[in-house]
Amino acid sequence: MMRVLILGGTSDANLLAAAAARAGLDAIYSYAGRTRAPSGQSLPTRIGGFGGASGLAEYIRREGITHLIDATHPFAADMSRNAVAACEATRTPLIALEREPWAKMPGDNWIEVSDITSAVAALPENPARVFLAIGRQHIERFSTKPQHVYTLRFVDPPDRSLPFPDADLIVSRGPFTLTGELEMMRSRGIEWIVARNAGGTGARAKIDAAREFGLPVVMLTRPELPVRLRVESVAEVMQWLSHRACLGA
Ligand code: 3Y8
Ligand code: NAP
Repeated sequence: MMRVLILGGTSDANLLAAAAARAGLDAIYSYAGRTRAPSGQSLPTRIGGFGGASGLAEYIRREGITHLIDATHPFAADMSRNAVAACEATRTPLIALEREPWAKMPGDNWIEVSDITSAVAALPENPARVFLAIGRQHIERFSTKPQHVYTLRFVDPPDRSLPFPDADLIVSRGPFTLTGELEMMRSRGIEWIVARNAGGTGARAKIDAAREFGLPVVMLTRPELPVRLRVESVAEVMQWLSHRACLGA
């Protein structure tokens, strides 16, 4: 009997969960527990880490998981690596639902960097108004350039003071619209954007707005992930599941 674990936390994962529920699949949706009130799901959910790859393997065995879908964000590299290791250890079929990175378009002014240190280095020395659209986990690193006026965007209100003398905080979970991003950037006089190449539509609007205003974007490229079966649409995941159900595998 098929029992599916979905590693979620993205808008694509939310769409997959709805499709799995509609198909009457026996599936569990898993959050890391990063946000205070994750969006509700049409599937049973679990919240919190598993305890590394071994903890996930243990969970798979204990819960009788027969198929695992990694629908986490492209930057959730540790989770994706653990999923590959745990599925190898338990011989559990694994598929990743991962959207294509955003491709640079004519008019884009991107400075592509591979890590946060290079992203900080890419910002100018002269004071500027910088929109840090990379959440809250890594913003301290930018405190080495306190000359800038930072606009930050978090999912939840911060639980500690911000490491900048002069920061403007937006609390919003997205998905975001082009109109909203244009208005936000214009009203705050944004001159630079720092973003991750999340792909998908939920966070793309800021990139389109930057192009419209001709603003430079410091674009963090994705971490390397292990090779695993990877598709870009919910339909392909559902086909994979139904194909394996027919095989009884
Ligand atoms: C907890 C689930 C939906 C899902 C929304 C998508 C779209 C908005 C792009 C900006 C960039 C950022 C951040 C972002 C995106 C969607 C999608 C996506 C970026 C939620 C969610 C969870 C998280 C965790 C959170 C991180 C943070 C990253 C904010 C839910 C809303 C900046 C990534 O406060 C924290 O600790 C937040 C941590 C990991 C990165 C960071 O380092 O701060 N996502 N985001 C998941 C869990 O617990 O398992 O709360 O409902 C999901 C979404 N995040 O409802 O449609 O692409 O799917 N999320 C980045 O790209 O850099 C926002 O502001 O423009
Ligand atoms: P990460 O760095 O790859 O994972 C760190 C640890 O968090 C993992 O080792 C695992 O803990 C736990 N974890 C991560 N995702 C989980 C899930 N879906 N269910 C259960 N445990 C999970 O991940 P992250 O970047 O912090 O992302 C955390 C969550 O936010 C993920 O669900 C991701 O999809 C979502 N998200 C992340 C980003 C981003 O920019 N990273 C953007 C949007 C959404 P254990 O080792 O203890 O098992």
